[in-house]
Amino acid sequence: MRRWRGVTTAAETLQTLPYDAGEPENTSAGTISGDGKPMGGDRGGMSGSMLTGAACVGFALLAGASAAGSELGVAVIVGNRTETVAHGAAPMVHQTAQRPADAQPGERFRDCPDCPQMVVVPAGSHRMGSPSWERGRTGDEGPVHEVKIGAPFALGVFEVTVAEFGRFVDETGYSAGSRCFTYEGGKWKEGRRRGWRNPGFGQSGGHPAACVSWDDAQAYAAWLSLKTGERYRLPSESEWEYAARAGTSTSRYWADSESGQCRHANGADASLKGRYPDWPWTVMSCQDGQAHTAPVGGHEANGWGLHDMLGNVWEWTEDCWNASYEAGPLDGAAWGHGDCAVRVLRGGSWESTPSALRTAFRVRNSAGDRNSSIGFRVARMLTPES
Ligand SMILES: [Ca+2]
Ligand SMILES: [Ca+2]
Repeated sequence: MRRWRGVTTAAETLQTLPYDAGEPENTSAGTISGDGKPMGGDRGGMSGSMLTGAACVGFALLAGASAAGSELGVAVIVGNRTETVAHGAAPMVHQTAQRPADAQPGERFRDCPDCPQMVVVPAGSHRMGSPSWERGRTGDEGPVHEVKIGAPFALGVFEVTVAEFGRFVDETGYSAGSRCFTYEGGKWKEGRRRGWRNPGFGQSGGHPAACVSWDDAQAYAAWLSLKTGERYRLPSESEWEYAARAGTSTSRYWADSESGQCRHANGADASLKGRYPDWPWTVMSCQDGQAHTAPVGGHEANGWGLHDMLGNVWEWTEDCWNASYEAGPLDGAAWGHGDCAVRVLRGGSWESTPSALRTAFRVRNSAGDRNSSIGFRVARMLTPES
């Protein structure tokens, strides 16, 4: 038996368990941004509500073998309560392809046929944040500081797809809600009957799952951990930036300039402007071919083989929001202090202006909110230390 933080695997079979995060309360329609300002204008065009009393801010799964060793009980930590959720019926094979601690950087693997494809990210260090002279920089991107990633870890080659998230929902009965902020009728609004299956635009199983909250992403990662016996989680913000930079120190992993964006990322571009002639925010004049999300992997990867780190959908990270890196972690760990009702998002999306598609750019959103521009990718520990 191996024990990761928060997850114990104890059997070769497990049962899938339904869990409903519930409907978040929609408070007055505020807006989100990296610095408290509305996300309009040149900030990327994304809007959403600020949630008060977000459900399930703390989420963990605890698995324990029954006396017979064939059942797994799952407890969900909701706030300061621990609740056991119902047991499902159909056992499934526990598939594990454990990676050795000396896994080679760049090595790709899957832990199961329906699991996300992962790539090994090397240990190393990077300078996190943007220098004062970086064009488009905002005040929350500093101070620049050295972060050391002490052990290799794995990160999804792609954002989690509709098909991958759908497998989770199918196996567990998880409800990812029926409300989501979408851009329709010329404005962002929280629509009923919107969600990851129908985010307000067409998509296939190969598109990134959008309209997923931080809570949804946590539930997916916890399920994947139970399914595989490995430790899946969201990347920390510093891991995310380290992986996105892939050894570069430029504003974007392809260059300092946004020139060339349409080859490397799906952002707000002429395709989007063609779909929405009244779109009020800045777009690139080039064509990346997508008005909304693009199938994952359609744009060039960064130097470590990671696709869509910039653009397509914003990606949830584990970290609580802090408006400055002062006193932040230097070892790649997630920042567990600050405003933990809201979590950090990175990378920009299909609706982001060029200035938001920079490696150091950061915004935040309430953990329970869903938005058609927000998705996630998972990280996986390779050693108990990573
Ligand atoms: Ca686009
Ligand atoms: Ca992305």
